[in-house]
Amino acid sequence: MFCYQCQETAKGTGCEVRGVCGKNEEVAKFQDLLIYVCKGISEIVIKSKADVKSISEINHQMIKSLFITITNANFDENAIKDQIIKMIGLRNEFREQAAGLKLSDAAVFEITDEVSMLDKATENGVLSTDNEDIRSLKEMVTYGLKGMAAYTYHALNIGKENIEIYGFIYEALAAELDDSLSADDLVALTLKTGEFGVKAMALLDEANTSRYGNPEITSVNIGVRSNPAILISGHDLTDLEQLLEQTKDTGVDVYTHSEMLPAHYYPELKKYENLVGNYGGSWWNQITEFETFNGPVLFTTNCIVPPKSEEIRARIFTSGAAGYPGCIHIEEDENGKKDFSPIIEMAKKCKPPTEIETGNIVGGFAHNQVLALADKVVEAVKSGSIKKFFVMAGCDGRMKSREYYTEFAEKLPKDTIILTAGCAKFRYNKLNLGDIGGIPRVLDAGQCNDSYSLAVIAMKLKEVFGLSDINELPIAFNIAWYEQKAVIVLLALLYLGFKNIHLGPTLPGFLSPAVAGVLVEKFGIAGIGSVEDDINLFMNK
Ligand code: FSO
Ligand code: SF4
Repeated sequence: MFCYQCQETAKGTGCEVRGVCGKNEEVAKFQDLLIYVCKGISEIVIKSKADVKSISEINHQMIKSLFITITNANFDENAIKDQIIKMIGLRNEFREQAAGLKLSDAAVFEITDEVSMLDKATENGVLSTDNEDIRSLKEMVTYGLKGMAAYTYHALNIGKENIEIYGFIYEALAAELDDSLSADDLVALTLKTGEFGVKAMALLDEANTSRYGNPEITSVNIGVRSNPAILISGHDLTDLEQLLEQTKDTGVDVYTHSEMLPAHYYPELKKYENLVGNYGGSWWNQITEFETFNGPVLFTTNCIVPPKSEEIRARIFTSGAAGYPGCIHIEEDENGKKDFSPIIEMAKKCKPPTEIETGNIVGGFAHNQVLALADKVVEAVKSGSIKKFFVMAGCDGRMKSREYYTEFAEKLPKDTIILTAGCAKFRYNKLNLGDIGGIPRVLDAGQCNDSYSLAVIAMKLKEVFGLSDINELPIAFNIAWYEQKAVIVLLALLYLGFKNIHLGPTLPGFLSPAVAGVLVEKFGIAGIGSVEDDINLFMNK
């Protein structure tokens, strides 16, 4: 196996024996093969000039397939094999309608058994592209597409689609099979991936807000009540909504974990009396927090850490693109309905959660809420009481070096505001950093996809201040990344013209030195240094 798609990749260069995330060789290879068959389908779509609107089953299975391969989303070998077989079936049926095309191996290969699957995967993994710069660019596009697919998948669950996004996914995956593309072509494709990343985040924003209302300032309880409870993690709000409906009046409470925290900010979700609070910190804290939670846990998306005991594993359920061997996967019916009764029944037999902290965290500063406060914000900037905004969106992770972000937040001058989204916030959202004239110093817009909100806010400020370039705003970007959703967020920001983004705790292992050089030269991308040096640098820019 070879995988270097996430920030925790072994030695910063690639996992070759077993993933740091816990992914084994077979799962890694099956994921590679799933991507390969997705490329083959894309080639058929592009070469046959298919009407993307008319192939909705393929569209939907395509985004699900890409999502399944995101870091720590799905460790279930059988689920991935089933998805490969499903995609090959869809591919073959579709190919029959497009006879006479000259197609590459990805569009025509067959598998006979598990050995042939693994062989095929080995031949077509990441390292099958020899040139390290071409490989780097192609993989960066693939990882961006994975993030894009995840966001598109959540929007689809709410019934919102943008056919153009599917069209671009096919275009980009088909292009990756084309060996005649130059590095320049692939750089252009990378930026176009960012363009469609903006569309995907906008689509999900529109889906979430049209269904659940605009996020509003909300204080979220981080303590516990005395009822038995279910913990829900991940990003899928439709899963949470269904779970809240099904647990109503059962005596079972629901708590959010990690990236599900922002669900509390939506009027149509916070209205549920049985949505009690948020339990614990970011995704990797699950190792201890699932133990003390005592009840069942539902993963609606990625960021699963392999459970360290059978007892914990037995309490884990998955849905959507997520999966873990030995854990019950809750399937949806043809109307998108999921029956969560096995989780609810289990919860009733479990002890209530053990309290690990008390208090509240405040969030809900997505674009609508911040723009409602625009006059106050603009005034504070004009009067000099706010000197600078720091976008510290992105992910959290296990590495010790991420303590940098807590220290950075703590040491920032008191006349600065942190704009955050994604699970990176858990490094500083309980620090009580105070406020500036009633504006909290940490403004949490929501999940990583709500980085879109931060871009909308920045663009509005540019307009209000009458600036010609977004980079003239007093905004600095110090972003933490972990997995492929952060890659699409980064590409989206680059597409929107934001420059000088600092990215950490380490630069991606999938960037070859030459590709990293292009990002530095064209966009001013930089890594992180010491907290003091970085604060000085940002404040004096
Ligand atoms: Fe975090 Fe995980 Fe949202 Fe990611 S929980 S790391 S960027 O999945 O998706 O922010
Ligand atoms: Fe390694 Fe990350 Fe790939 Fe897992 S997802 S195998 S940790 S690079």
